[in-house]
Amino acid sequence: MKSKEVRFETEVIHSGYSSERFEGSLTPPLFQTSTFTFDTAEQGERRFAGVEDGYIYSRLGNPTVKMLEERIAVIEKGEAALAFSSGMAAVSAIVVALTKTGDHILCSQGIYGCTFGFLQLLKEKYEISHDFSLMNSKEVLEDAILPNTTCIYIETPINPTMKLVDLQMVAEVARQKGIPVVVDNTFCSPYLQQPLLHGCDVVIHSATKYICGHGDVIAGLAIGNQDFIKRVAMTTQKDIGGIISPFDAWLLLRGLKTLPVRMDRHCDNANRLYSFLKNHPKVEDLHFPGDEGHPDYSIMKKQMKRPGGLISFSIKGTKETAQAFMNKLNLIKIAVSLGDAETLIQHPATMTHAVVPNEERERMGIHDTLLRLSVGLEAWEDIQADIEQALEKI
Ligand code: LCS
Repeated sequence: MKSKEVRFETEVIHSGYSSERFEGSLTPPLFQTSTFTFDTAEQGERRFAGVEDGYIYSRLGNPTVKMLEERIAVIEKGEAALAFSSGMAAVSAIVVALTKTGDHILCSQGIYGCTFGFLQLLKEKYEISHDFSLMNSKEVLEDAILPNTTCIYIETPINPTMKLVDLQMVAEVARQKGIPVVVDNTFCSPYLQQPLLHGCDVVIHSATKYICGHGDVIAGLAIGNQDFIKRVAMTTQKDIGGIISPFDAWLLLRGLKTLPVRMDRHCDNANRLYSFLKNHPKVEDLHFPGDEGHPDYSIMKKQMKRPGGLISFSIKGTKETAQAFMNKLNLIKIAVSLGDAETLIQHPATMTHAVVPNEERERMGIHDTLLRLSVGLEAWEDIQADIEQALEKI
């Protein structure tokens, strides 16, 4: 069965795997091995020389990992993919592959704290500079691109402010200038948004989140065209070495099977909680792309299947009021990460984005009272009841 002929919900279960090749095993087998034996010394020589296909050593490729890479390439509508030991391993391998000393990276006005930290490191150690742009019109974007810009790096929705970037618009401008566009699609998963279909060049995931879905793996993925992905595999991935373990790849293959079902429920629950929070007198500054009043609502309609499972909002008051609210929650857990079955809440200014200097954080819209809720899969009535009782106590 060619995956092209089937729908997304079928691809997440079947693509990248045929049981006939593995004794009929319904579930993809776990190749928990570091190395592979050669029949002869000459065969080893041929494999190292790249003139014969076959596995060598799991940092250079592993059958379980390959199944995951093939599946994610199909569902992100890319030619090829690579799996990494973390989202940050994917981010760093891709950004390093696209830049050298003297180059410039243009970023959306807001990125995950550790991505910010990594760009800071590139600037300080290797003189690779970066800027942030609202990218809210062609003109704004064109003005922000410099002659030495070699990479446009976008999160949409942006963590944690939930602002969006118009992917098609950015891809059109970038294409004219020959600059690759990298999109961190972690907040959407390929079920809600497929940036390559909008003309972007590379997609990154922290697979730790919705792709895994069960809070038990740290992993990353990158998807793009065959040539680029091969180049990354043989350079920044192979030599820096941030590869995924076969067991984690196996868990992700399992998690992916339920991605559409989980995402729909995350979205249903988030929609309901958004309606509740919108009308609550102790809540303000609510950010949810499904809100018709959200400044980027039309972009959401254009490029996202549904508004997603994340909401950010402030509790009226101070940072201490926000923290007091968190401390009163029972069912909802105080934790970073997102996309798990459990509803999680975190305080970006002191947690995920604590490394971003105050001034930059304010510019990104991450105020001291802002909270980010990753809406889980529990009964929405129970999540709402927990929020309600905590709000009553502050
Ligand atoms: N990209 C985005 C948008 C993220 O949110 C994260 C992690 C990463 C990349 C890095 O992925 P990792 O290496 O952790 O797999 N975001 C986190 C967050 O918001 N809370 O905890 C981690």
